Amino acid sequence: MAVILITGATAGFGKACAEKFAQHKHDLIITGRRQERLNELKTSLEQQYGVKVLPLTFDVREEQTVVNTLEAIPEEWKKVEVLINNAGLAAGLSTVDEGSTDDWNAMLDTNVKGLLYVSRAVIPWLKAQGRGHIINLGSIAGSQVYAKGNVYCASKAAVDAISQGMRIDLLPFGIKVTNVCPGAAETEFSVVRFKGDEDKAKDVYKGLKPLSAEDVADVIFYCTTLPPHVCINHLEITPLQQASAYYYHRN
Ligand code: NDP
Ligand code: 8X3
Repeated sequence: MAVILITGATAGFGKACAEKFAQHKHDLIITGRRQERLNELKTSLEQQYGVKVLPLTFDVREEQTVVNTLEAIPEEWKKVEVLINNAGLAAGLSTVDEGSTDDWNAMLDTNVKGLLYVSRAVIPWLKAQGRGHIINLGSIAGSQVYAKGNVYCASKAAVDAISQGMRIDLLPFGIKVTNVCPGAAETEFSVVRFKGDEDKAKDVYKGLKPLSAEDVADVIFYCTTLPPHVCINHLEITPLQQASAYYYHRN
């Protein structure tokens, strides 16, 4: 049994990846904090595609919970082929002097440390198999800093550095590492960033046809379909109307 482990599968890219990999008959470990959504997704994917789905409810920021939860799963579920480190968020948009330290902690603890905690637990399983693929959700914001994006951009620059470092660490073990860097994609991302303000979230995509979660999931899936000796290391994907993190052509 080949298993795909997706963090942050209750919404957006993670949920779309779960759908995409299930369509292709992969068994899935799906994680997130919203247990009800995980259970609904499990039922729907198992019924539609006949795959097995293991939902795990945890907050990636809680190191010991991450370790204990992953350690406790049955051995057959540890045959993970692809780890998609997707759980993440932007919280707020402000200058550093006006920024909320709670927001900074949420972003750095989730996007950077959470990704590391999960990876640290799962990498030994990949090493034991002598193959595997880690896909980290970076961002166009990891290489291009936009106004008031400071800490979010820094968290995604860290994901870029960690991806490069992992690639060096894992080279002797035949494990691929891909940093997938999307631009503007309409998911729950902006609603979360603006703390539930739907109007502010909608304005981000005004006059644009943004990426959908499914667009990004298709690209992530593609990265996993290449021959064993071929690895996409870094991949940037934007809507056609977005040239960079801060330059859009809006209708
Ligand atoms: P969504 O808000 O739609 O989904 C985020 C997912 O992450 C949810 O499933 C959420 O689950 C999970 N998550 C957030 N915090 C935690 C946590 N502390 N512990 C466990 N799970 C958590 O956002 P997207 O799908 O758009 O974003 C996914 C990733 O892609 C993020 O890393 C984001 O930074 C990145 N990205 C997004 C872009 C965009 O424009 N949308 C562009 C580039 C990168 P739950 O709340 O249930 O825990
Ligand atoms: C999300 C993309 O440019 O809105 O990482 O920060 S952006």
